[in-house]
Amino acid sequence: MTEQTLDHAGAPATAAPAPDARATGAPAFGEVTEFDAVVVGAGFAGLYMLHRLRDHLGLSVRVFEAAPGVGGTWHWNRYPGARCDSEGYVYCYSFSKELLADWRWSGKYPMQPEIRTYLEHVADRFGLRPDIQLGTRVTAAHYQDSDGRWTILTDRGDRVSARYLITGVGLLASAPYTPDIPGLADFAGECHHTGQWPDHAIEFAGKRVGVIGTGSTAVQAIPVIAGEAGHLSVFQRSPQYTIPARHHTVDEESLAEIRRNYDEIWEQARWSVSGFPYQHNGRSALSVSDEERRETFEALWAQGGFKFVFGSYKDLLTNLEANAHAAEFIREKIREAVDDPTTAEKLVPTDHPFGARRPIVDTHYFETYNRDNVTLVDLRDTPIDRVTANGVRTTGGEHELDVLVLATGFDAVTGPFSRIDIRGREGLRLTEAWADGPRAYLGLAIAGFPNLFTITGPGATFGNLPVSIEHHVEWISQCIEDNRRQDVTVTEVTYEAQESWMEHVRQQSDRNVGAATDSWFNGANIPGKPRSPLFFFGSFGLYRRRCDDVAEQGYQGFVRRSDAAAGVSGAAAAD
Ligand code: NA7
Repeated sequence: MTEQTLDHAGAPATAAPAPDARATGAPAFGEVTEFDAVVVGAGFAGLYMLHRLRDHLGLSVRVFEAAPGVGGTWHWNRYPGARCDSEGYVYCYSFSKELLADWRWSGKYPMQPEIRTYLEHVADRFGLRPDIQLGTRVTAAHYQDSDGRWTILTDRGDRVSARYLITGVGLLASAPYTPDIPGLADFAGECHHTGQWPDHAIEFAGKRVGVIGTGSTAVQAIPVIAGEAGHLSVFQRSPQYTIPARHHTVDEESLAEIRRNYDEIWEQARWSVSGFPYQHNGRSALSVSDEERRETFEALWAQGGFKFVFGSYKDLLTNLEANAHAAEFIREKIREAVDDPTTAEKLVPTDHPFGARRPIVDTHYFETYNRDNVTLVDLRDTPIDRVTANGVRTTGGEHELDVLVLATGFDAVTGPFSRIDIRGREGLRLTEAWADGPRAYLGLAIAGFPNLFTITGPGATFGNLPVSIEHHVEWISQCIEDNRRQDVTVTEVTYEAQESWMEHVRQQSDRNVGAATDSWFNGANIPGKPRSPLFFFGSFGLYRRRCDDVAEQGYQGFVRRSDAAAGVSGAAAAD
């Protein structure tokens, strides 16, 4: 990415384009266009943010989106088998009853093309497209102390000024992670990262395919690729716990039932632990007999999906002993599903508690290893030595491949930010502010970066994301509305409020069974990335209440002022 430099006052260091800029393909920065707000990203977050600010508050808004279409995560993650693992009826917006009424998901867990079509439908239904500039990546955003506005530059040469900068960059999609495996560039066949999958079908029939990774992406892709490929080799570094999806077509009766109860369903999801319309059963897994616990697990296993995690015993994710019962139950299910006992043992996770990493929902994942055309390569026994022109060489030998699929994950949460040159008050770079790990207040705002709001930023909740996104968008839009009513032009969170929230995030994370487990939840999947919790693992409902309280108490933790010039010092916090 080219870095465009702005001078301290926020004007580009080179006000006029360099004479050869067009010849070299470098962007040429034209006149500044002014907006009330610039939104980065046109996924679930960016689309709704635009609708709120433009259609409820009457603001001028420009959305920049790097992809050639709307959809965010659901634009890029189009690998084989990509589907949502929240149930469709709550993996959507709830803000419009009409939208809820006129959209019908085809099944329990919608596939990627359907979700993308849904988001396109939303863009059309609310007339959002004229304010979205597609195929345009925001490369720099610098706050100007002089007037409390942001100057935003893009890779297409736009230079835009906005009072508010709002990121809807998602947690993952814009920062796919390709590990530095020796020889990767030498591979002579086709190689694709799942998060940057081509927009055309990849021919697997009769081919030797390799998949590196066994995270939730690979778990979706592997059964589908195995069904098409001549032979599939799965390169597994860490075995995973996964729960069956039990995908089924939504019938008219259940759809009608959901529609009848939609108000209650959403209300429950909004105040739940994790954004799903169910709660745990209120009991400890240690308070019941072995028989009763097994019955509960079996019933939830039969239903499928995240209910096994979030609709089960209250202490599965906070008590290691309780957790061990669920982990052992799943291990038994893996051994039952996989015919070959040696392969089954390689697939059984024993090095981390259940739910310590992002829970996975699968469709026939473990059964896939019973196919004759599938080989599991256990990288703990035989690590990858290098990729060659012909395939992947492990310490156990060479696996010849025609297609290599990298399901190796993402530089989560901070990655999408670090790809933009964001500078706040007095030129403070976001990458410097986050050098030891990300810091933000409620995942919504960052000290040192006035008038910047982050939808699902670091330290916010994790779970069924449309529910958190709607909440964030509505909170931000209310804050901007209040600012306008009260003549506030600069809003910045104090360092004290931010630190206190981050301490709370750390404490909650330490209570979780995954506290000691490496995963993308804490940045451990990226070499050199500071290890720190990226999410608030307390309940959605409590988090929502906290955000509401902050707003009701006059935006507690924020300094709000009507003069742009002065900075905000932590000590001067008007808390
Ligand atoms: P994940 O969950 O980060 O999984 C990445 C996988 O890639 C995981 O199995 C990794 O093994 C593996 N990996 C990463 N680097 C290597 C190397 N160098 N060698 C071998 N294997 C490697 O990403 P996903 O895309 O599956 O899921 C991300 C989220 O997207 C998901 O949770 C949803 O929210 C949507 P490891 O486990 O680190 O040993």
